[in-house]
Amino acid sequence: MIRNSRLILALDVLDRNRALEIVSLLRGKIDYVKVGYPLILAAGLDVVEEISQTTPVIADLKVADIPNTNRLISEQVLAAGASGIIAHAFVGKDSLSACVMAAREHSALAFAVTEMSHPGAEKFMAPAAEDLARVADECGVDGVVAPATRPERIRLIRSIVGERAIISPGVGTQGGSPRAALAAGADSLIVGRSITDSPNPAASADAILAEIR
Ligand code: OMP
Repeated sequence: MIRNSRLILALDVLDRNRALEIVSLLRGKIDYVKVGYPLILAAGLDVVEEISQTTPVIADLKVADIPNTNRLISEQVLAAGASGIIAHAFVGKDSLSACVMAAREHSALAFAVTEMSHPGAEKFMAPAAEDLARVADECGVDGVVAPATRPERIRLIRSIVGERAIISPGVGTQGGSPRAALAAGADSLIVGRSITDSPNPAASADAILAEIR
């Protein structure tokens, strides 16, 4: 996994041209662009291919189905040019393994969600997060997604996943601190609205980079 800037842009905008403009403004400042349902549904799957031509894309479809459907979903987005996919671990080892295998076949990365960053995740996901991290580890994922809003949880998940990458959303708009997340063991930060909603996305990215340098 690339860790030059340690910044992954969450590109949750709905307009294709604006999406491409933001990617272009941030060239050299981010390691990956994370594209999910909002942009893919609004602009079509081709946008993954377009962005991939300049910056590697992680497809955040939080895949969570039976193994065969997981494989089909993963193959579609990987064939469109994605360099990585994000899947849920809670559906179990067979389903998550289907995503990991699809990623391997495309020389791409597979990430599993352990615990999410929003407050609602505390009820069902947090109590299961250690088991989910173990499932992710057993499936041989390249990395896991863990919450920057709860750095102590990143530390715990790090103790389970060892050297696997931890990518961490929840800084800025959701309240997490970039420095605290990295100090707790995150490899990379996933940042969306603090950059995409800024009148000057490049300056906002620079401010985060200066903070974590
Ligand atoms: P901002 O809150 O705007 O910085 O965006 C965060 C991005 O990370 C969004 O694309 C979310 O869908 C994603 N995300 C979380 O916020 N929390 C999680 O627990 C997991 C993800 C994710 O898998 O990327």
